[in-house]
Amino acid sequence: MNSFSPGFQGRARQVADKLPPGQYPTESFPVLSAGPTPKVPVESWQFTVTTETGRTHAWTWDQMMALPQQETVQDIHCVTRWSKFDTRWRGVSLDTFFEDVETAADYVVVSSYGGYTTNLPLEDLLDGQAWLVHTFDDYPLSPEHGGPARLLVPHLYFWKSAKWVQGIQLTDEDEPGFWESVGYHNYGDPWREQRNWGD
Ligand SMILES: Nc1nc2c(c(=O)[nH]1)N[C@H]1C(S)=C(S)[C@@H](COP(=O)(O)O)O[C@H]1N2
Ligand SMILES: [Mo]
Repeated sequence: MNSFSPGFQGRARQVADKLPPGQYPTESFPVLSAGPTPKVPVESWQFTVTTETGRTHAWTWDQMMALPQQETVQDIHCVTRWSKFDTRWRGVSLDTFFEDVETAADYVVVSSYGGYTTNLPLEDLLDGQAWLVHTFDDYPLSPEHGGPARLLVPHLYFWKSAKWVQGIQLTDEDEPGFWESVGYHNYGDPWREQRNWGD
């Protein structure tokens, strides 16, 4: 009767390896928003990247959808301790938006429709680590989860994945965003449990 055991332990081990410290896995998809869900019609939607010298690169919805699209399957980790494994998204790699952007800046502030902001090092958005996503599980991303489009930066706590993303400002100095300025950790690596300032 040992035949069941190895498989079971194998699956338990797989979950343990995917779960950062202090997190628990969930099958549900909780909604966490600091304010009301903004209405963002795709007809007037724009996504912008603005450099530290003030040069703005802008994409309409149709221009964004005409860029190369990627599907990505990722584990996501919320600082409120839930983790969700194997979430499946579709969207555009941030590498694509930055292809023609000339910058010497090291940091970004990401802004959302509705006013939310979050900051991170530019390098954390590049090299296949971040996407602007518009589709979740083959369906258009729902407004509560950030539709029509949100950022997805799965290697950092999920508060860095700005919902209703509007634009990215490149900055020479690191400028704390909404949660970062009220005590959340500036970087937010779930594997180092960087929840609060000082962790
Ligand atoms: N614009 C915006 N983006 C946001 C937030 C928010 O309040 N506003 N909350 C953040 C937090 S704290 C988390 S955990 C995730 C939650 O995403 P979800 O509601 O799709 O689970 O979105 C992040 N992005
Ligand atoms: Mo969160």
